[in-house]
Amino acid sequence: MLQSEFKKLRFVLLAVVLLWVKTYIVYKFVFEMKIENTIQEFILLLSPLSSLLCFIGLALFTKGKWHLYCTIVCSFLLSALLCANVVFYGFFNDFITLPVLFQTNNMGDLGSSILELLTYKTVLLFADLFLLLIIAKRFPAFIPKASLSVKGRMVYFLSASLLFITNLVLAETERPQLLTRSFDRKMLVKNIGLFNYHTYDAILQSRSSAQRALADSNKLVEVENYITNNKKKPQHRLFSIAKGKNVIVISMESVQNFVINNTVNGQVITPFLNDLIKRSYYFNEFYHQTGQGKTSDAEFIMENSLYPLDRGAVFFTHAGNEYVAVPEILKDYGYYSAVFHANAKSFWNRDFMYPSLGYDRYFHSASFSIDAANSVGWGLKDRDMFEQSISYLKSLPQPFYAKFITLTNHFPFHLGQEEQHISAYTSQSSTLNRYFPSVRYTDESLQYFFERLKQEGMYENTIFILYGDHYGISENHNKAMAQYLGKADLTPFDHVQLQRVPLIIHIPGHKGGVISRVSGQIDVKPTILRLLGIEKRRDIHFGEDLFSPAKEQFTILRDGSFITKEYIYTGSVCYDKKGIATDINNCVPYIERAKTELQYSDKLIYGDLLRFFEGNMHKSKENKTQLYEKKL
Ligand code: GP9
Ligand code: MN
Repeated sequence: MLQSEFKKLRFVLLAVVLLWVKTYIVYKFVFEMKIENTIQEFILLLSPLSSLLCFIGLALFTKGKWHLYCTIVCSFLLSALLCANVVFYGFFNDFITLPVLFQTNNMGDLGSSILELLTYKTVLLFADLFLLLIIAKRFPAFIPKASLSVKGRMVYFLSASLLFITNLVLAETERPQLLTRSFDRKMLVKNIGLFNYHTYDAILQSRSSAQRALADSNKLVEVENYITNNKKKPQHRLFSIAKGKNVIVISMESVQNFVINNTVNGQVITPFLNDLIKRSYYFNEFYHQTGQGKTSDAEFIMENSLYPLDRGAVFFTHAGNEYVAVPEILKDYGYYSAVFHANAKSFWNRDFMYPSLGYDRYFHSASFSIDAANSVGWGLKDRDMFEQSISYLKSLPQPFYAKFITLTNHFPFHLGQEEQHISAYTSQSSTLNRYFPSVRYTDESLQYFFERLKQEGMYENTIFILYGDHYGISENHNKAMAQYLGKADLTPFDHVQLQRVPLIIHIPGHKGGVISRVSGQIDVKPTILRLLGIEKRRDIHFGEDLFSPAKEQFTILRDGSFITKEYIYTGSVCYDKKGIATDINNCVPYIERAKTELQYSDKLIYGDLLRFFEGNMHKSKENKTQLYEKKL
């Protein structure tokens, strides 16, 4: 009896074991899960099993050829999910979340980057399916003619649930509050398994959709109270210094701070920026705070002074929200606003998000003439983008707020021979090697843009804000990066330090200076507004004016890590500024605050709370639709 029941189960079990082994190999060699003790190793091994048993176990309700189809389809879907995560991980060093899955209109444009990551190894991820098919063909007896008895199925699914509970208990002992503090996806995957993680993510998604429906204006007051109680009143340094001037903001793709004033093979990497810095305010302790939305998150943080979300890109998930972004505020002060970015207009859902941010005009790939000769990597070369933008810029009503988003220095950092003006680095990471000539290319394009603006007489009356959007070199290249920085290896402390990106505020005629105070992208909105002499009676921002001596040195990264004047907190460890792990009590006062602040910002976005903001209340939906129809 038992034997005949087992025979009805063995094809499913075989599929489960194959997928289990495969997932474990991926954990170890692709996701490089770090293990500190035997319990963790055991959890890692155990974690995929319960979900695999449950999903592939669906085939136990079928018999004959349907049993075969069902097993293969379930295994295929789970393998495809694994494969998608492998590719995604290679690119973003992170796991897929549901909102990211819906960003498929980004996928076409990701072309070259995805191809770079799709290797024979990714194909190998489907090898077990072929094995299953061969077994089914050669040993037809493996496919049961009758389905498993009801009792048999009950025992099967009960055992799977028991396994899941054991896994959860062990994980919770090893990592308390694992599920409630869902900052760190790697930790989640490591402890509950990739497939359970995706189920958990789906639950989070449905919960966040409910939040908007339940939100009311009292929640907005709660957030405002938090801000009033925790943020310092800015002092008046440089207030109104650039009143009425044009503003040009430049997003420098993947430019990290370590390249500034630095060399590779004895060659200066960013000669133009190094020179510009001498006549600008340069913030060398400035951190990017982006999450999965990368460039778009940086744009979102800078213009709203809100945090991005911990899952997905807010540009995609909440483009229909009400915001009080810089372009919209500036409109009330007579400014015209425009964005220049030579990518497809729908990338990061920009064509829907920009109207919500209050932009008047969006110059995207269709606005530029792009051909094989002036393209590289992701599209139009930066220098050509700047060159072709000049006439558009000249035609804008003044004063304007114009944002330029560079693109050439994007992973995988390929350039043509003629654009490489310094030699590549030599290390085991070809990505890091190519990064340096690629950054130099951005530097030269910026130099060209500034020269042109001067020639066109558009320099003097403009202030410039240049910032690195996010890291370019992910943790996957830590070994090579350590070699470049002359370190034995990179610690989590070093990793946080590497999240620094340059922020340069250039005001023609101002001497500027280096400002070494801890800050982040969240601080840019209030800074721009105050430089332009705009003080709103009521506004919501989590950042503080960078020029205010009262500004607190406390910057929170999206994964809950933070930096203060004296400490860096990451991965539950408190480091001093020399990178030495210190007493956690030094960080304790900030840990709760960092968590609360991120939660308030999330609440504001998930609940679309700014729709209750007095300035937004009167805006009719019609207005917004008209903006969309205007097709920026
Ligand atoms: C795409 C560009 C690059 O339009 O902003 O996006 P990223 O991958 O860096 O977020
Ligand atoms: Mn980017």
